[in-house]
Amino acid sequence: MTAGLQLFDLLESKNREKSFSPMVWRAKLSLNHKGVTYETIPVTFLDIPTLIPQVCPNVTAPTVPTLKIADGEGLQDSLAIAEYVEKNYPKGPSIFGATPSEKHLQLFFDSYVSTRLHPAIQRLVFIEMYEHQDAENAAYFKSSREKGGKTLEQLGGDRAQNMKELKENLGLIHSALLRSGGWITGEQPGWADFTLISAFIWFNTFSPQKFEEGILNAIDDQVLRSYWLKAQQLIV
Ligand SMILES: N[C@@H](CCC(=O)N[C@@H](CS)C(=O)NCC(=O)O)C(=O)O
Repeated sequence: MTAGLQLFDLLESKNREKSFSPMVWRAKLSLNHKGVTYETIPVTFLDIPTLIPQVCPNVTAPTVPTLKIADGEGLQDSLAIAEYVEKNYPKGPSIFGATPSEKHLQLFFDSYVSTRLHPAIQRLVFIEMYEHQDAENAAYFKSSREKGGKTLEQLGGDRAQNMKELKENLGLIHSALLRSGGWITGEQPGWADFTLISAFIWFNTFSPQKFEEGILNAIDDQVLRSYWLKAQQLIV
């Protein structure tokens, strides 16, 4: 079952060392949680349109993560990858919980992270993401993001406003962590945690300083910092 799985991962193209995509991390944390063996294929933004269609021949908008599961057969979505792993590797801890309602709640949390944290993080790291690319990928990143007519600086908006938005939206997450005393999903991490940790990895990769200010120091106690420290055991 495990032989031949390949995960296409996105690296910053300047040094090609850091895996930063929050959606790829959701998939990686899910695969690792289940103890699945897979090969990582590092790609840059510019590799995606040529490499991903070889794995998913009918794809219209190639993206990562993509998991190659057989020749000419791939899954091109983080949630689809996690669902595949949950279904095909039933041994070990669950990703989505024991019941459909647990899964639905975790997907609700996923939507919260994607709509309440991702936009502010994206605005706070537009410039750093650009600066971490090699010349060709930087040109692609800039032109694709500036298609709507705004520059990267304009898209980034006001730093203080972004930090305020993050802090406001972290409040409910902080309360959930305080209540659980562990992971969002309780004693074992699950999909909800993978979405949150992946967003933190993305932010921290491009701006450790803003991550410290905007997440770890956003609320005046150690709850988010302890969570981040605990998450390090999953980030391999
Ligand atoms: N629904 C997809 C979204 C994947 C996605 O947007 N991936 C981004 C990286 S985080 C990508 O491949 N972008 C390609 C590009 O910007 O050219 C998932 O969750 O897997």
